[in-house]
Amino acid sequence: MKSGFIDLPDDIEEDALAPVRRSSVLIVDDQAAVLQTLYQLFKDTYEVFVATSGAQALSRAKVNPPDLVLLDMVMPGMTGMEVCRQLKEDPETQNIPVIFLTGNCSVDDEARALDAGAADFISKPFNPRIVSVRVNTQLRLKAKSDLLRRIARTDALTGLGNRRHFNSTLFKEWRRCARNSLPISLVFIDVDFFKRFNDIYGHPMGDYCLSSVASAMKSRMWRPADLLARFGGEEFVCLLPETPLKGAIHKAQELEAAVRDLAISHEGSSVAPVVTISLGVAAALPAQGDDPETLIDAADRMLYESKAGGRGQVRS
Ligand code: GH3
Ligand code: MG
Ligand code: MG
Ligand code: MG
Repeated sequence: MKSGFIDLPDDIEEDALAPVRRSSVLIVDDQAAVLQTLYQLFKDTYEVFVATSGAQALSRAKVNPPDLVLLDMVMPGMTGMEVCRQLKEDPETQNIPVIFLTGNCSVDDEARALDAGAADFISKPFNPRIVSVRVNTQLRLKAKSDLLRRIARTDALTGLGNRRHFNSTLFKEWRRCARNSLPISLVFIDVDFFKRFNDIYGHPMGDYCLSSVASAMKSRMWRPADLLARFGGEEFVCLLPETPLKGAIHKAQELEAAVRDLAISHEGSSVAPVVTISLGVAAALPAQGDDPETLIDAADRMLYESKAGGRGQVRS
């Protein structure tokens, strides 16, 4: 049985050599004639953006990160080399391949460009066909590494973030909230009497139940910084940065209702005739140097209380 909402291909090798559809390319050059030639070359295959200076290229790349940057070296103001360095320094843009397209084509220039993180180096005057195939090669590599990153953080059954993704997000958000003196909350979630569910309805139905529960909860998540992830087995976590306890309790109650409203029959449950979840909520005002482990322990304790108190409820 398939959950129907995971859009990851089964086989990442099925990528053809064809151009990567819908990719976006940012072309940076101070000469209008070069921009025009390159724009004509790529406009039918990719979404093309242009910039005539280094500063303009950086701000474009930050607001709307392209899949590839084709970069001139010599420009008035900021040089291409500096643009490349800044792109590689910023976590938001460091995975974008940069191809230099330049008249500065000494071995030293090429070595410095590659050393600064450039993916490729093409000298002017250029052959359009060569530029085209090299751009396509880098876009295919980028698409593969994007896909691998996505797979590495995704749970295969539910399509939610996995525990690795939760851990890294928790550390990042914990530090961000500590820096800005903001509260952060965590909800631990566990499906009730799930062993009995598997025993009665079978393991494939158990899988279907987990993906339905995940999807119902996911539909109640709308703030971009919030994260719902599968912690393992029939356990989920909901991380709510910039959220005090009161807001987190409210969100936990919404998730509880969303799962109950699915009305998945569960004859083996002594809570209700349907699948329910137990939830434990904890909040913290992290200080620099604190460890998020304390928040995990507190939410886990509250989940235990929810189980001991009769299941199908929120405890905080
Ligand atoms: P409680 O209400 O106390 O949480 O009881 P429970 O039965 O839900 O808890 P328990 O930890 O005893 O059992 C969890 C079950 O979840 C056992 C395990 O086989 C099942 N499970 C874990 N991961 C999966 C999965 O991916 N698919 C299916 N079908 N079952 C799973
Ligand atoms: Mg130039
Ligand atoms: Mg459990
Ligand atoms: Mg359980």
